[in-house]
Amino acid sequence: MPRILGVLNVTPDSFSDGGRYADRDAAVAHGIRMRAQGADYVDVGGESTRPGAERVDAATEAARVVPVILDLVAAGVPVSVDTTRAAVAAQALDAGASIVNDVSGGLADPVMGKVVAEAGCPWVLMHWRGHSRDMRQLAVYADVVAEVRAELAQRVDEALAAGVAPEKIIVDPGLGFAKTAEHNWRLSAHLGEIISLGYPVLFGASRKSYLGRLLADPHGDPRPVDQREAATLATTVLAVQAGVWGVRVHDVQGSVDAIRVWEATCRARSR
Ligand code: PMM
Repeated sequence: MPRILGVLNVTPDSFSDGGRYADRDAAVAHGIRMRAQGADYVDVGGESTRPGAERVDAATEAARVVPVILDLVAAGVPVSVDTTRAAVAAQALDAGASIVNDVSGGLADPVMGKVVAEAGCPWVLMHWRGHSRDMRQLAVYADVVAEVRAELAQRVDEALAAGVAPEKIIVDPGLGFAKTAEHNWRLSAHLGEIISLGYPVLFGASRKSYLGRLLADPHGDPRPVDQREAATLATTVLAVQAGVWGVRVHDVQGSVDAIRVWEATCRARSR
């Protein structure tokens, strides 16, 4: 059964849900709701990674995520923490988080490998080439699938060298991070090549701008973020069909339902 990570951005400025869950109680209530809908983990982030975003300092990031993680864990909700900072990851793990989701794949903070190895927790290594402020100009590839695969393999090697157990590693092609729409489509269409690295793959397409651009109106204006759910569900089904370990989505109920349809179809196929 593919896993579902429900997105919970405790930020004022994330592209998809920025500002909606900046308040602790609202964030916790939404996390509990996503768990009830079937999320395996609630992925709590305190720094926006939208293209062009400025960074917040580590203390601000930790002050956003730690109280929410404490409340969610107390309510029995498994949590992953979406951070590139070892100090924030360490505080989140102390608060009860069970996975580190690092969009930099360990590149942003040289201490992250040590923190994850000591905690013995799973580590999502996402493909990344630089912080949000700079990532647009880093979207240059001769062969995006081969290069993302090779750069992820390097991230995995460094994680292993830092003492992280191979069975704790999850990789993610990082849609939208130093990628154009065309790069995202190529990666989505060739997920098997990322899966062939031999590690579980997490896939995050939910509400991303390449979907908005595909569904643009006749004037060329992209489909608004809150009207990309049907497209997101299509990406969930296609990714699950390709064999990913899990999907990271905003609308948990929709992806749970879509995966149930996929599962029932697989069962019927083997009858
Ligand atoms: N995308 C975003 C944030 N964190 N983490 C992983 N592992 N994979 C992703 O694709 C990913 C991520 C940006 O999307 P958001 O603003 O909706 O959180």
